Amino acid sequence: MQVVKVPDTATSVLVLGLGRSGRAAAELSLEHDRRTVVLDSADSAKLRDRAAALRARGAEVILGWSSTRWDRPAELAVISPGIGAESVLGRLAAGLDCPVLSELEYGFRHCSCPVLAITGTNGKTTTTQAAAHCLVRSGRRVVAAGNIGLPLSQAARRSSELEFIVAEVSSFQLERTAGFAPYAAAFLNFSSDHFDRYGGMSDYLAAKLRMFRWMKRSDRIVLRHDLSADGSVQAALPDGVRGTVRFRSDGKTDAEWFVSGAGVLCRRTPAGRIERIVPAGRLKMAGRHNLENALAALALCELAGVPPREASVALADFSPGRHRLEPIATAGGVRFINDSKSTNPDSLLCALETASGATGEQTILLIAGGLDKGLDYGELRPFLARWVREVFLVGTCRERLAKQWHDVVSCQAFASLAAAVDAAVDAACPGDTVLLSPGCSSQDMFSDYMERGNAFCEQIERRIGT
Ligand code: UMA
Repeated sequence: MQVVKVPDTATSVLVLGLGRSGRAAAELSLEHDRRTVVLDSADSAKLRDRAAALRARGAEVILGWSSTRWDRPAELAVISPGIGAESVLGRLAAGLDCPVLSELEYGFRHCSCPVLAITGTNGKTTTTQAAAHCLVRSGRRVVAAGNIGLPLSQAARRSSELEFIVAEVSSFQLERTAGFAPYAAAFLNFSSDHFDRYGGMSDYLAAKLRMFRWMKRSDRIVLRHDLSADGSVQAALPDGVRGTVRFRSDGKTDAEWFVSGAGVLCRRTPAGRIERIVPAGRLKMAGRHNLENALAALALCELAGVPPREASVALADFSPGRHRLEPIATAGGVRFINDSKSTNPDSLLCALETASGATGEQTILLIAGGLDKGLDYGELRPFLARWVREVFLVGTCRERLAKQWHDVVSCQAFASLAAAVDAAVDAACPGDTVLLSPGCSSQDMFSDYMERGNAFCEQIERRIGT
């Protein structure tokens, strides 16, 4: 397995943003003795601590930066994924007279082991964790990095000790790539999200498809079956790519990885023989969407050299992380589920499908809403009508969601998550499920989805005393 390294000759680096990505890029840059300047528009106590640590190592750090111009010479800039084109630092980047790389690209250029990359609208973190878990359990030296939380620039510093880095890759991180070429890449699914950043679906898809742009025909690609048939996806694959690995969970079997009618995850060998790998019932990953994540993880493990049956033994112990359809408690015959990680309409639909158990009864009390990203939630109407008895809405998009849904399901709006939880608990009867699955980002009321999920759990605990 050969890794192609792109030499990086810059002797000075301008790092834009001092979040996790910016700090990791600055540390990597300092480790290579590059003159390092970091800019951040904010100026908080946390950033001041971070800045002090970097200054002690020789970096120049400017907080509270407010100009869209940079008048000093720059050889290379590294931009953090959260910086959009319209922001101060986004506009500054657009005016720079030097290459501007995403932090993902900068980290990749310093990786001395192959990268297994995973993108998609939903399921990226779970699939990244599942693949890394199976590889580690199979004795491989691996870390999970990227959008999952450990910046690639940080993981790259340990890459000489590793056999693989499993990288969760977001569209934001792919925007400024210029050579990022994973050894194997999985594109899990694609649905509407991030319209506050992109002009629409085609811009969002174009960002995702940059994952394939510098891959070679010998690199490996894993695609959900519908994406493998999509013209834009096909056009984005490396020229002459020899066979992609497809997966599907919809009962059909014309893919390399599929779920049989009897609920067994199966693999079709290159000779066409079907191998039964693991019954879905043996996995701790609830819902059809998670079976797709499991298939993609097994496919990536196989491409990394781990036989599917060996990987599946490890997969059987794997549980998705917190805030993903996480059962919190059952009290008085009512189930409470925390799915705070749900940040778009498709993830909300997956939660409804899983929590309903497809019984066809309206037993879900749904708490939804959050930051308005301009997405369309109209497609959820038939599913709300089938499975949801009442909706408790919060966040900046609560009025817009109520407008889209009120004629198919009872909707009430609340000023806080705690008030919405209280109302849902009061309305619940034995047999019901109280489900937090916001379908929206959290940053209008919380610092991130974890804080939101924790707030939900704490309020449930206060009410039912678990
Ligand atoms: N900043 C500016 N100007 C701006 C925007 C941000 O100065 O216009 C500064 C902020 O003041 C802050 C820093 O930039 O100090 C934050 O940078 P960032 O938003 O890029 O965040 P990081 O801490 O570097 O975290 C990023 C990812 N965040 C985003 O993409 C928004 C993290 O993904 C990722 O875990 C981390 O890098 C490590 O790779 C989070 C995320 O929400 C989980 N991702 C989105 C998602 O999953 O939907 C894509």
